[in-house]
Amino acid sequence: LTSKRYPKLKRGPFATLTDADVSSLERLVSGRVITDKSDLDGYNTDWLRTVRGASTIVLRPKTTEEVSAIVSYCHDRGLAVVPQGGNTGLVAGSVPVFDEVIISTQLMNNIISLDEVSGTLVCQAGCVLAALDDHVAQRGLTMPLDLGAKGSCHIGGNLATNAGGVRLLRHGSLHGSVLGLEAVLPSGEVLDCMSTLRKDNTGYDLKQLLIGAEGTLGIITKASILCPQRPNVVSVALLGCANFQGVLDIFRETKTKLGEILSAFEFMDTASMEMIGENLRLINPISASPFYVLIETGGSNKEHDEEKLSALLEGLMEKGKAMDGTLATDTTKIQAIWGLRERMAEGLLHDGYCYKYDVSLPLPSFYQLVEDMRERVEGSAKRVVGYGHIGDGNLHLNVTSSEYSQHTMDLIEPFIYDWVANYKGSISAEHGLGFKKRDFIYHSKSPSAVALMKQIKNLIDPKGIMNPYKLLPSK
Ligand code: FAD
Ligand code: S2G
Ligand code: ZN
Repeated sequence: LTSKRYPKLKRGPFATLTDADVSSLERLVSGRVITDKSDLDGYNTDWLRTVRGASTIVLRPKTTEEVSAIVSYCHDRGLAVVPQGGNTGLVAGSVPVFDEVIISTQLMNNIISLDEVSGTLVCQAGCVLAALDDHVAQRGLTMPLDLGAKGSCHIGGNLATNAGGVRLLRHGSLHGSVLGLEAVLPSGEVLDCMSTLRKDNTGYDLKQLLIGAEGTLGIITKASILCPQRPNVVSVALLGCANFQGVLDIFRETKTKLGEILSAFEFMDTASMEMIGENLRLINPISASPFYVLIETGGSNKEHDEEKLSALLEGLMEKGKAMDGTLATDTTKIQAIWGLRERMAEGLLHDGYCYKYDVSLPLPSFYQLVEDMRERVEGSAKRVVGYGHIGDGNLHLNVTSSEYSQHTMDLIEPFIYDWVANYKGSISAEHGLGFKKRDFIYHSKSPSAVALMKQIKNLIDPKGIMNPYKLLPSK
């Protein structure tokens, strides 16, 4: 069965849901099954509203046992499933491609424990990131990641996509912050890798396989996360600078002068700032500049931190590295500045169709890609913007047009992936491969690596029912 949407893609050899299946599944999660067409739409459509699946059922389990029962049933029937958290993923990994059964973690949102001394949080996979951060903040702790989707994304989805975000510079990757997890494997059996130990070198570290597997190896049902101390003094500076070299110079200077209190370093180009002003009416608090840098510090001593930050800013101004700038220490102004950066994705949606790229590149060539792309799509796109996590070498390049255009897409792909591969970058720095980018995996991974990934997938999911058509290449 191919569908008109993906003429070249054949539906896998999976069973088709019958009425008998619906009643059996209904018995497993009674009252928490969605089959009404109008309610299904949101679950079938991705956040970017660029892909739509054709699932006829959403299951909303509350416990690991219920997830295990559902998956065992689907496994025995040969029904394909797609795990879904907050559905904020950006590579079409969280929605069905055909009629896969959607298993949502929406109702798995219990916080199980928080050890205030070690900072270890244990919670179910369906907890929303912002809710967890509020919870741990009351005990002087912070979640080790922060991203624009925090109000909707689930911690299980964050683990599944190994989400990066704006604080990776400070807290490192989730591979280092996750102490343990529990998951339901494609057979329905429960894999218990739960632990609250910081150190445990006993055998293969299996949880790392599931972190970043995008739901293709199992459904994460619980996690144990190390939450760092929450800084009690936060400042944010927004600076304007003349060129991209200036952004890199400021980055070097910032690392030298701020050291351990640096908690975020983001950049935006002038096109992104214009877009956010036009589409969301957000105000740029400093004079228009070719580039903008957002610097955040998080520390414990107000005088000490402010002295370091003002010395940095004065130095940058004196050397002409920064043309203009503002420093925020109160929450409202800090949030207004962060809003400019964190609402980029939302702003871009107002342009129409968004061709979204999330790449890792060596810093010296980093912005060249945006300039080359601008030249290439000149006249065939509405806008080309570049922003992202400089501290991680992670560029977010977005092209927009009022509606989807195959001509524009053909100008962009595979050009952008070849360009990135040429600089030995990554074609997906933090969002994952999902459905949209899986066939470009060889631009960033060797054939031997992909071959082993396929063997691991076949070992753990021999029937291929767990989030098919995702992450691994179609051929
Ligand atoms: P979903 O979107 O529901 O699913 C994502 C993937 O994980 C899918 O493949 C799905 O099958 C799988 N999955 C979900 N839950 C589970 C589970 N319990 N077990 C196994 N697999 C599961 N990402 C970044 O890395 N950095 C950013 O800065 C960033 N900023 C963003 C800003 C905005 C405004 C938006 C909309 C997204 C942003 N993202 C960012 C994308 C980010 O990857 C997702 O927002 C998030 O990590 C996915 O969580 P989710 O709960 O929404 O998962
Ligand atoms: C970000 C997500 C949004 C985008 O804002 O850091 O990871 O547009 C991105 O890519
Ligand atoms: Zn990002």
